Amino acid sequence: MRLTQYFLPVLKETPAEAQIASHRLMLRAGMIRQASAGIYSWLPLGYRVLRRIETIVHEEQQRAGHIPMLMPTIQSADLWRESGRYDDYGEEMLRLRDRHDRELLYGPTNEELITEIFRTGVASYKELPLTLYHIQWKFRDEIRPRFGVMRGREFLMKDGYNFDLTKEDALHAYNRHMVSYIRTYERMGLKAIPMRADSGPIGGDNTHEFLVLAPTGESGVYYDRAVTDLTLGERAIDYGDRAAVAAICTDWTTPYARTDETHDPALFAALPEARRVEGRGIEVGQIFYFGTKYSEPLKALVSTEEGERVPVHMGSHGIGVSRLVGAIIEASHDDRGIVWPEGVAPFRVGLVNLRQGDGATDAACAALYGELRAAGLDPLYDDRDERAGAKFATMDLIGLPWRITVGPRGLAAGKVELTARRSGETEEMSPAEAVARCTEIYRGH
Ligand code: 5CA
Repeated sequence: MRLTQYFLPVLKETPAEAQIASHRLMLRAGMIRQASAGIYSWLPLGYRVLRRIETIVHEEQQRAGHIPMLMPTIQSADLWRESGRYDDYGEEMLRLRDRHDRELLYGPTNEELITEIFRTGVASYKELPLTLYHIQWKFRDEIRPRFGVMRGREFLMKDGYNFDLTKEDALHAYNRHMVSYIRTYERMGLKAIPMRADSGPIGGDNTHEFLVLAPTGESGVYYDRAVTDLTLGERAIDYGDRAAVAAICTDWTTPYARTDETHDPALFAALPEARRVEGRGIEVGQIFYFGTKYSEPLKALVSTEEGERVPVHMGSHGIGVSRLVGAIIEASHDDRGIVWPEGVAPFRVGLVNLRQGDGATDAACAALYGELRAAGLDPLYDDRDERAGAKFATMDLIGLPWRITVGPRGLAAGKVELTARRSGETEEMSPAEAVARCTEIYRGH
């Protein structure tokens, strides 16, 4: 993309309404624009990051054997009456009426709708196990929407639902979600720690939240330092291997890690002092096992091998897709702007022309731009007629992990500069080497 042909409305001033870094930076970098309280338009740069996150979520869910689909945002109130949650959900639910005076709602989550789809489509245990998911907008009329996309009213969520014959099978689904979530967050450059949590209106007594450590997080967290040393890395995972998947979950859930809702001061105090950490975290996902809480009232039954009709065991599993954009920025920025991890960068490489209008420099940039595109490196080429300082400031603000700088002086020696956004380190090399280096860096992303 050439910047002169793009829409990147960066702000010079720091918006007064933004209290935390991610909100400020998303507004300043032209990623989002508030439409009304807690509701945002995703401008082109923000939309790119959102799509990158969605792609990683899709890839990791499908790797775990989960099946994508799409349910609507608007749901019928009748289904929620069947589960008994229509009244329970209270003021957080946005309720609507259509022209026939039928009651509708903007879905805050989808347990009812998916269970209805399941009950009309599956009759036998032979069709299990089944995990369906979608990535769709939700609406919760939060009393205090704040921090930009972190606590929105309209927000994008991946929500998945497992249907299993037995509790044991459903716990395997729970474990698959835990492992696939850890991998999903790692690919986004995040360390998200599964913590024992409270289930709230979703229900059930087996639930973990995934928290990204950040001082601006809304949840208080208490954990054993040992948990922050764990990584999943690139290892191959066989999601069909129950014991192997469960072993990974045991590794991650054995060290003490809880949110303020479930914190047990006595247990925590029993840890060696050097390992006790108290901090704050951003909840970027939550998984639940709730057994037959929805399948019983909604009559989601299957016939067993013996011909008996039994309610299925279920769980639901959510990732805060739009919240993640803010969470990644909270975890990765500096005083000049955002520092995107390679996995989610909106463009992979920034290309800066230091002397726009100079024939040789323009030609070298155009050639390099073409090569970067051909190599799949999705460059953003700053071809504006601007001072070098302004171009660098924009690149730093929008946080592309790698920048290639092209100027007449370097070109005379056949060189361009490759700069890492995170460390600021710069190396001179030939344009071909720069393309090769970036290709190598992004291998696997
Ligand atoms: N049905 C279950 C799992 S599919 C569910 O709704 N879980 S949840 O309530 O925990 O939401 C899942 C994730 O959505 C949360 O972990 C959080 O990351 C994100 N989320 C929840 N509320 C908001 C909000 N108001 N703004 C942005 N993200 C949110």
